[in-house]
Amino acid sequence: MTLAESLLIACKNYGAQEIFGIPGDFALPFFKVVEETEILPLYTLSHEPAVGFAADAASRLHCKPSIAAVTYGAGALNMVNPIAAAYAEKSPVIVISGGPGANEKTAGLMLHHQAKTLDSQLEVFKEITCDQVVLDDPIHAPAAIARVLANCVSQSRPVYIEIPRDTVNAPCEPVPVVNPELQVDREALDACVEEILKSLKGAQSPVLLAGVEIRRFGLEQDVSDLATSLGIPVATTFMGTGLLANTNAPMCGTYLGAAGDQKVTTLVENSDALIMLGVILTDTNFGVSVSKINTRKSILACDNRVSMSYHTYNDIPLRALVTELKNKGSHDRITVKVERVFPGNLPTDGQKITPTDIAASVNDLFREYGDMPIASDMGDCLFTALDMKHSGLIAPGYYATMGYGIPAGIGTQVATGRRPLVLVGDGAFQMTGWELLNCPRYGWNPIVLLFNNSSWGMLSAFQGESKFNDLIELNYANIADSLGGKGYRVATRAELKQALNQAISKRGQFQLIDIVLERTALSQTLTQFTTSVNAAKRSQSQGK
Ligand code: S1T
Ligand code: MG
Repeated sequence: MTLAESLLIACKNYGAQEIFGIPGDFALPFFKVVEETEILPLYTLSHEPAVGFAADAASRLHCKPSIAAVTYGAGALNMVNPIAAAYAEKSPVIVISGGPGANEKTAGLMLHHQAKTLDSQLEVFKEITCDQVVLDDPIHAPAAIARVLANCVSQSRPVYIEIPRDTVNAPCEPVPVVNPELQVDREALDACVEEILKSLKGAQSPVLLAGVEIRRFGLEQDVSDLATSLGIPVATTFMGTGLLANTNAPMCGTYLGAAGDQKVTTLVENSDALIMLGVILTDTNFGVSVSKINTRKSILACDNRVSMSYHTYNDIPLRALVTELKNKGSHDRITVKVERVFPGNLPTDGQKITPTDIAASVNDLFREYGDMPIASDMGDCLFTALDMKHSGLIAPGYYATMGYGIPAGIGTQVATGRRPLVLVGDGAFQMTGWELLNCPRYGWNPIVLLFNNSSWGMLSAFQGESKFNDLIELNYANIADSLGGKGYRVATRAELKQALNQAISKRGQFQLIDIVLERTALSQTLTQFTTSVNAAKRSQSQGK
């Protein structure tokens, strides 16, 4: 067996099911092994940011690693932003980069694609991955690969593997599969669970707040069962929008503080036992809290730790905690119901379209044809998604990078085999929308809703006086046809409704609906969000 074969088999054994990539001369030998062994399917895209975003999306949907394979220098460094996003949002992406061979490193010449030193790339990736290895020693490679992949899984974070082109075909032993699960301290776990259940017993208004880790570790059904057995309503964080969509959990909506549904905000912020499972404490999740979350009355389980009141239990994996809570906790509590009313029944008239109309049209579509997995870019499209029926959604809700939507739609279709709905603004579409040209080659057929307000609308909402936020007015529908898809340009609610009904019935190619919006047309949630953020900034500057 060669080193490349051993690496590919190991990645598959640790859960990887596909490779997204773009080769280069430092990676050609590795890509040759990928193509000829067919150990994992390879999907090549057009620009490395999309490779990283697609692998991020696939890893979220698998709840397992996915692979982003690139060449050294120009390729890998082109993918720094998506891997930083994956690190921030805890997506287990395996970065495999080609690299220079031993003899090249000692030839005394600066290499093409080299930045400062030959190790500069490794140093950059040390900042955005949880473990790294350069496979320049086939003897020790199996143990190192096992360590790195186990960390990718147990921490649900990206890892970096550099494979020099002169070791790709070196003989290599198979990689041992070590159990990535953290060893649990049973006494600590029992004490922790007992303390949580005791606090729940005395609570009048417990609430469970679901964060992204419950998906990363494949615990959505377990958490749904837990909430049901404990009789506790569930809210998601902004990052966690779309979580538990395919379960019967007693969902009450997304918590967005002052910017969100105030019934949900009141429930979460007034809770006397707020259990935050897999929640990352970020500004987008809590930055616009009306009243700071009472940390003395809340429990935070994240990063294999459980913090409550003034103390922390370490080495408590989320899976072990949820399982033990399910086994030991059951109450006949009546679940507080917070009914969400989603917009729908869009009038088919000549009115101009607003973001809320788009949400209504999607809810009508799902009601008529069934749910679709949603991949959203950053922009008002993501805030509008909060008004769409609670369905599986992936988005960079915390790291907040643009360019995610279209590649994440591709990653969604590869990972699930289901046709995705992609939400993207015109600014973000200008970044990675081009990747749609790869759809015909692989038979991908996303339905893309392009929020075309001819502006960086989110930025205008924060700083309306700046003219640089105005973008050109472009007809993106025309571009779709030349990329191998079908484009529709719609400006009224009747046209939107008609285009969606046509798009859903055409399965053989991607469908791009270019939705013309007024520059100032914002979703209600984004309006509330920017108002709250600006108010928070004013009060901070006044030292309140
Ligand atoms: N570059 C990248 C890669 N990601 C970003 N998030 C930004 C820049 C900053 C930024 C936003 S929102 C936004 C930018 C440029 C405008 C988005 O425009 P568009 O896609 O058209 O969506 P919409 O018009 O709905 O806003 C965030 C605040 O950082
Ligand atoms: Mg825009």
